[in-house]
Amino acid sequence: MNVTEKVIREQFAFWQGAASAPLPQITQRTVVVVGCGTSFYLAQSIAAAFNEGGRRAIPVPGAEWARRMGTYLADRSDTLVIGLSRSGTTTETVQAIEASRAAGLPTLAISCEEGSTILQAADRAIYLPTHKEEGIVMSVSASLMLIAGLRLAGVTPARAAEAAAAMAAVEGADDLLRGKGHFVYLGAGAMYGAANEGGLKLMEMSISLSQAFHPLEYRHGPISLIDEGSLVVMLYSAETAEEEAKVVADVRAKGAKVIGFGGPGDLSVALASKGPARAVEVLPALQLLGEKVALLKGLDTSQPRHLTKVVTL
Ligand code: F1P
Repeated sequence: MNVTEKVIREQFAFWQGAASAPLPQITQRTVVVVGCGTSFYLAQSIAAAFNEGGRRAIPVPGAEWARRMGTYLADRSDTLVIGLSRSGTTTETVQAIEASRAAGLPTLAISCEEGSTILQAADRAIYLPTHKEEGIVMSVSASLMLIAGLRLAGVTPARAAEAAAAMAAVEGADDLLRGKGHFVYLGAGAMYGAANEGGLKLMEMSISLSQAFHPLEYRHGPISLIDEGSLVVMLYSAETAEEEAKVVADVRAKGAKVIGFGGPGDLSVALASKGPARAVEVLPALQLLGEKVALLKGLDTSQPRHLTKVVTL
């Protein structure tokens, strides 16, 4: 087993730390959550959780917020900027925190690297200790930052045992994944960030093409790509599962195989949680799917093509 897979499987030992870490109270009316890559997709789920909790929140890629915050938010009064970065040194996310401070906005950073640049740059800092061997592909750190971010938003994240059960449920997915060349991740609300992250993980690990959409959006054009080579991962939302099951029936009729988290599919994975907590519950399973496709293609995810642990400008 390579180190990437090992860390994905052993990540639950670190979850309690993020689930119990002391967190600051958020008092601002508006919250902007920034990050790059995986960290941006986590920001999407965290911002959704803030909104559901009654705050106004938007996720913005670090580079965008640093360069054109006015394009994303005209009224920046009473606004907190939260920056997520595993490494704490990704240029654009650090720039986003620095630009926010220069604009007089309060900042909070979350990172898995002790004493990292972003933790020093922000007014307040949350350090989440994690697996030292994580390597390039982000897995356990993503789970920990999502857990802490959801807690900041007032959501109790799914528990490690629940996520471990969802991960165990995809162990037998190889027959569905074998020979597939087109992967689609669908999720609504807070699950949209999880869908994006699932698609990114698969791309990075298995050098495969993936798309992520809101479930009902997929019928408005992208469905034209579906054929027998397609694998669709549906991340059901409890309150709209019935409609989402219709999309699943649609893509299956066109030849796709489906893994349904929280609803029907060729493989159906039962979920314990609802709402944004669900994003945490599915994350390790999505990470393992990326590893599985890579293994089927004979790729070593400890050395992903063209990727480095930190991207700097
Ligand atoms: C962000 C990121 C990762 C990606 C790659 C490069 O890192 O874009 O999402 O997988 O490793 O960096 P960070 O800012 O969270 O350290």
